[in-house]
Amino acid sequence: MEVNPNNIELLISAVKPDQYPETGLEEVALSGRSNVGKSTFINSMIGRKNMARTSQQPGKTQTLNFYNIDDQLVFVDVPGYGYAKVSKTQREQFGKMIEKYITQREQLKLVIQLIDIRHNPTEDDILMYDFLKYYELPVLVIATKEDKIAKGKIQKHLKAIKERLELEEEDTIISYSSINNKNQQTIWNAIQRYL
Ligand SMILES: Nc1nc2c(ncn2[C@@H]2O[C@H](COP(=O)(O)OP(=O)(O)OP(=O)(O)O)[C@@H](O)[C@H]2O)c(=O)[nH]1
Ligand SMILES: [Mg+2]
Repeated sequence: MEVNPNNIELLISAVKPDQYPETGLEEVALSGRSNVGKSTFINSMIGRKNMARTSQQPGKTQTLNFYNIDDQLVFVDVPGYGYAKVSKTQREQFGKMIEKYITQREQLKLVIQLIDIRHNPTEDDILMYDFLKYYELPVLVIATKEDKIAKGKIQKHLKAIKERLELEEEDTIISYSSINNKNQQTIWNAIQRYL
């Protein structure tokens, strides 16, 4: 699958269902801890540096951001979880917003869950994965920031993540680095299998 970097558009930053865009396209949502690199992943996949807003500070993405990707699919950038500095009220609001989207959106065909390849999945990561499986959504796990570990250790880390998440047979895990884009085509091909 190939996408034209010049044909990407932020359709809307939504906080509630009546704001979701009607495009006729299928959707792929990003999920993961705050600061794991969801927005950076979108930019890297589409070959645009600053389309999705990123930050070294966690908690950057606060709305559901719908991106039309070359009229082929819609990426939905989602606020991260597990960021302690977000207030309890706001955390609950984010939770409700994400839950509504994930459980009610018919166009949602795949969730890409990002996990930092250096670390064991957290309790929140496991909760999120189990939540997605409860709603029978396919999950593509991307073990990201692969550039931060030695090449010889990649397989070992992938195995550890897979085991701790108890990744189901039908789900896939692929390592990635938004810095060198290795495996990008493999990931596009994996995404395409769900559309
Ligand atoms: N080395 C390295 N850094 C990365 C990679 N992906 C993301 N980063 C960095 O991680 C930080 C967080 O990236 P974001 O894309 O803003 O993270 P996010 O998951 O969207 O965070 P929230 O919007 O807060 O949920 C930024 O400083 C990125 O440059 C990667 O593959 N390798
Ligand atoms: Mg973000």
